[in-house]
Amino acid sequence: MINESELILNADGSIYHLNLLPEDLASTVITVGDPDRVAKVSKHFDRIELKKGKREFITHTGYLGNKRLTVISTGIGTDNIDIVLNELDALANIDFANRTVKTSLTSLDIIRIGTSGAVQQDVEMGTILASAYGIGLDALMNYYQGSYDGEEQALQVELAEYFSALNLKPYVAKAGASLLDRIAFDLPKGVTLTAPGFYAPQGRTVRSTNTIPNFINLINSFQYKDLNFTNLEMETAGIYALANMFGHQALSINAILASRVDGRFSSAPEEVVDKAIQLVLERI
Ligand code: R1P
Repeated sequence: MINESELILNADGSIYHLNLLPEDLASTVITVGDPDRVAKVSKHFDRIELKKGKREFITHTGYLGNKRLTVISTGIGTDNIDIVLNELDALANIDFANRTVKTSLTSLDIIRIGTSGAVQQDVEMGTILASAYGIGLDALMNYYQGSYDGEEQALQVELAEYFSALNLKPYVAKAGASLLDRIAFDLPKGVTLTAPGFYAPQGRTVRSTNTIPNFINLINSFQYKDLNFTNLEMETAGIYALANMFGHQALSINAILASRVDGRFSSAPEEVVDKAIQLVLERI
């Protein structure tokens, strides 16, 4: 039995941070960073069944045709992803009445629709890019025994060496293969770096002196087999690594709003995000 302080439930039986009951969750979940983006997804639903929320975790569950979908905001960063992925898994796979793991487990489809900056010249602003790999430059997975295949482990070794100046233990996690095939079949696919911050951890110098002066240069010079880094954001690797550990399928779809190579930012960011939302909903 999982005790009360390990799996905290609110007075109404909902899970602590997400404020959801198991029946509130669809088996296909769209995650967005920005709480305001939840309604921009659910406005396309044919019917909204429930709206709930707590802190930055806003949830709408409803139907698109016959398909039941949940859209939830995660806020920013893999520390939040730790909460969201664990609580989504608990909603799906823990019997809350008995506080035990269910005998029959559910694999969720988890699709991130997020914003991101390109680190290669050939990834244009306005691109909708699917992350084939997430590379975690944060410490989240130091705390978990993740589930990594041989390719992921080999790349992890390369990256520890490549980023040795940062004293990191980067982790590598792939997208869910079936979601990548179904939703991203014709999209450009990339290797997404997940940073533990927005400024120095993504090579920005506004008024700081950074450990690595030209971080974007370091990033876009990396090459391993046919892989190079395409874009930077703050959640994908954590979502992929925890989804793979728990046995869920995950896919991250990135609306590219900035070019970090030539220092430009989109003049129409909302249009790019809307394009990503519509594309995912058409294929989900
Ligand atoms: C930073 O501005 C935020 O934007 C990106 C990053 O991953 C980070 O969460 O994604 P979202 O637009 O989905 O939040």
